[in-house]
Amino acid sequence: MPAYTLYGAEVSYFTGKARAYLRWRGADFEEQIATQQVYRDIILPNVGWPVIPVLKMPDGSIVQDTADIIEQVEAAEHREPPALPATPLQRFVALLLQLYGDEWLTLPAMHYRWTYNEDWAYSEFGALSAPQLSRPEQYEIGKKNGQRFKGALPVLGVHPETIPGIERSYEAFLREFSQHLEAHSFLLGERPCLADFAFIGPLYAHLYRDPESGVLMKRLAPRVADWVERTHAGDAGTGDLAADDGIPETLLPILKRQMREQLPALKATNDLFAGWAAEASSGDAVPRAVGQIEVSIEGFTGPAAARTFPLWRLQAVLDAYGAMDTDAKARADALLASVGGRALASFELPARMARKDCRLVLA
Ligand SMILES: N[C@@H](CCC(=O)N[C@@H](CS)C(=O)NCC(=O)O)C(=O)O
Repeated sequence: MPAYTLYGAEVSYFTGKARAYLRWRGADFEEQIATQQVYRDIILPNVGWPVIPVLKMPDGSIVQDTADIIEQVEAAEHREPPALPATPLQRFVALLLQLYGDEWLTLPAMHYRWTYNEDWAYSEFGALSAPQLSRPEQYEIGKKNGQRFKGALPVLGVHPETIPGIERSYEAFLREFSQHLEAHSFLLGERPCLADFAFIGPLYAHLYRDPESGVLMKRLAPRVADWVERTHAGDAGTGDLAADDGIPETLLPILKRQMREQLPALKATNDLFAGWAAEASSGDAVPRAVGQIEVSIEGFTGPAAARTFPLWRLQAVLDAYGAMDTDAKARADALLASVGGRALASFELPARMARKDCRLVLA
C-alpha cells in the first residue's frame, strides 16, 4: 500500500500544488478522488469543514493545507534538495511567491474558469463527486457544488469593474513569466522549489486544464504551458537554484506586479485585522474575513472581502525576513526597493496567528 494518500481532484487548484510537489519529491503516494463519500467519511470528521486537498500520512494522521502538507512530507522524507530553499533570500522569495500563487493568482484562475468554462466546470465537478451517476445527473450535482466556488468570485474581488484589469494583468503576467522561462527552467533557477509548486495551483487546474483557458495560455505563452507540464509531472530539472542565493533578474517584473497589486490589498486587510485582533484573545478563531477592502488591478478597482488567510501566508514571509542576518537583510531590502516593495520590510502584523485543528487562531 502506498505510504501517503492524497484526497483531491484534478479540477482543484490546491490539489495540483500538492500533487506536483509529491511527484517531484518522489514520495510513495496514491491519489483518491474526493467523492461525496470521501468528504463524509474522511474530510469532514478529520478536518471539520469541506476542503481539499488533504493528505493521509503513513501513520494515518490527516494533514490539511498545502503548506503543512509540504512541510510534513519534507520532515518525514528527509531528502535533498529541500522544497523550501535553504538560503535566506531565496527562501524569502519562495515564500513571497507562494503568497502570490496561493492568494492572488486566484483572481485570474477563478475569473477565467467561471466566465469562460462554466458548463465544463459543472460537468467536471459532478463527475468527480458522483462518478456512478449519468452525465445529466452529474451536471446537476456539479452545478450545485460549483455554485459554492463560483460564489467566491466577489469575495476574491472578481467583478465586472475589475475583470478588465484582471485580464490585462494576467496577460502581462504570462508575458513576464515567458521571458523569465527563456532564461531559466524554473522560478528560482534550474530546478523547481516551493514557489513553482505554488504557481502550479492556479496555472495547472484552472488556467491550463480548463479548455478555454488552456487555449489562451498555449497561444499567448507556450513556454508557460511547457513549464506547467514539466512542473506538474514532477520534473526534477537539470541543475540547482541560482548560485549564491541569487534571485534571477527576470523575476523582478513578477515581483513588481505582486507588490503593486497584492501588497496594498494585504495592507488594507491588515488594518481591519488589527481592529478585530484588538478585541480578541489568544486562542480565538480568526474569522475567514474581517470586512471589506478595495482591490486595484491595472487601474480597475472594485470591492473584495478582507480575507485573513493571506495574512497567514504573509506571516511566513515576514518570519523568513525576520530570521535573516544583517547581510541577507541588506540584500532583501535592496531587492524589495527595486520591486516597489519597501513597505514589506516594515510590515507588521498586529498579532501572531497559529493553526489549530485545521483553522486559524490567534496565537
Ligand atoms: N490554504 C488551503 C486552501 C485549500 C482550498 O482552498 N481548497 C479549495 C479547493 S482547491 C477548497 O476546497 N475550498 C473550499 C473552501 O475554501 O471552503 C491549502 O493550501 O490547502
